[in-house]
Amino acid sequence: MGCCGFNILTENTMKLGLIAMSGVRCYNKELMDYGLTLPGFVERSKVIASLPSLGLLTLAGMTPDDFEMEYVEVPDPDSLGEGLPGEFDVVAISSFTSMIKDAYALADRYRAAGTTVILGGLHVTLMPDEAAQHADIILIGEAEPLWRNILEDLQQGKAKPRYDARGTTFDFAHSPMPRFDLLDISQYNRLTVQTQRGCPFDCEFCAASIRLNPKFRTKPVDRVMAEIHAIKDIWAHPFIEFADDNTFANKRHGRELAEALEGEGVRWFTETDISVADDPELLKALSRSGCAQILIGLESPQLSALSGVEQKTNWKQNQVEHYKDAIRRIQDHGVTVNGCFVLGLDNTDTSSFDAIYEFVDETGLYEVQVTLMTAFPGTPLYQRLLKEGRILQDGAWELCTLFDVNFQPKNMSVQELEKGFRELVGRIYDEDFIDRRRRRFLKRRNEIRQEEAVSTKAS
Ligand code: B12
Repeated sequence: MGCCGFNILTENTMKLGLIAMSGVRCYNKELMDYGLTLPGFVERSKVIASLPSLGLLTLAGMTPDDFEMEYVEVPDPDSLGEGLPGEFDVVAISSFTSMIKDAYALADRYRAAGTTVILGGLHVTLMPDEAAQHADIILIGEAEPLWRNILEDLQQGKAKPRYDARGTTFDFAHSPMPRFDLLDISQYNRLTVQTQRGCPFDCEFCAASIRLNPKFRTKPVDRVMAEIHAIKDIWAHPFIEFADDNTFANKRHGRELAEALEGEGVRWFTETDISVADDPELLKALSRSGCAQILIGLESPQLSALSGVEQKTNWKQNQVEHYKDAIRRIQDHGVTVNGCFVLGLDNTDTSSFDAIYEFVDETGLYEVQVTLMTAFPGTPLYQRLLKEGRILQDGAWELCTLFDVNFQPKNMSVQELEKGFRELVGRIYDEDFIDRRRRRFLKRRNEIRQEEAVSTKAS
């Protein structure tokens, strides 16, 4: 990390710093400390905390050779003291909401030191006017259509303060190869690859890539595999996390992807929706593909809680009665499910905590993630809660961690929600409970393998 200053720069060479605001966050220190004592929670935090910024590596993949580049991670700007993480002519800083104030503070320091600052990413797209106060240049939306134009304009000294890619839908058939080679690979225990962007559904609270561009697109499988092969050049048997919104929303693409992964010696993890259980061919392909786990946003096991969450066709609520059967079918294929639940949905009350625990126990979900409903800026949820006077503090982006409460719940107090969350997390991440679910999964897997062996012999 830091500046590596001995290169001879030609007149046109610009030194570009790609600055990733990395790490995981929880504003409530008490909860963070408590979480860190829970074995299951620590396990997942350790795994994910070291992911690099795929957004910035993607920018790097589109950057011409006459830029000298360095990728730098800043987990905690306080750790920098008075200094800056490297000396650059221009820096590109990534933005998720929870760390945006740190990103702005760093941007302000770079600008004071004479460095040109470009801000882009999710939060900048959601709050462009706010971001523009801390940057020389902002990019709204996806970077692919406009990144090269920004760099060209910079080189010619005619860069504009604002570039807006929202009118353009980028075609993944032309996706750039992220520059995984810029990473010090020894620092990571998984790397991300994106296989699609957007989602056919439109959940009120969603703050992921549908806010960059609502169109659902898949990346051609040969391009995904080219990225995986580039990773394998620097890491023989990698663990890949697909940085997707909903990997298997398009079943044909999903089957093709799973089949292509078979025999690659790659273990992988992704996020998708429960309909994966409805495609027996896909499930079989998944079980052969090295898939370690799929994460599914179940949100709640209670029918009433899901009313209106998905805004187009109420899709989430329509699925809930199939949840148990679907989880069983997926896990019976040897693919573990990480079931995600959201606490504090409008149509829930304090009974929802026990309902989730009982559902987890009954279904034997291998892994569970519990987070709080969070109103991210720029989402329909934020607009609605603001209108209803239920945002606790407008602009408190540091609370957008999924672990902190930033709104007034409808049917309980903030304290009841915080207490219910803490207690449920304690019960879900209890070592014995985790152990019991894992043993149940393994026992079932062995039974199925034996049944399969018997039927193969018989035929
Ligand atoms: C991988 C991931 C992580 C990694 C991130 C590693 C990293 N340093 O980037 C880890 C595990 C560390 C992580 C942590 C957190 N995450 Co996270 N994470 C994701 C995930 C699964 C994929 C993100 C991704 O890689 N997308 C692919 C890339 C290519 O897209 P992108 O980053 O948007 O980049 C594109 C554009 O935005 C743009 N761009 C991006 N940066 C820049 C910069 C410049 C200068 C320019 C010009 C353009 C540009 O160019 C790219 C190509 O078009 C998403 C969920 C999802 N499905 O998207 C959640 C998600 C991004 N995470 C989320 C959250 C809440 C968190 C945490 C707060 C959780 C916590 N409590 O700690 C932290 C915050 C981390 C932080 N440092 O700020 C939310 C963020 C919502 C928001 N509006 O902020 C998401 C959307 C999930 C959700 N439930 O809603 N996360």
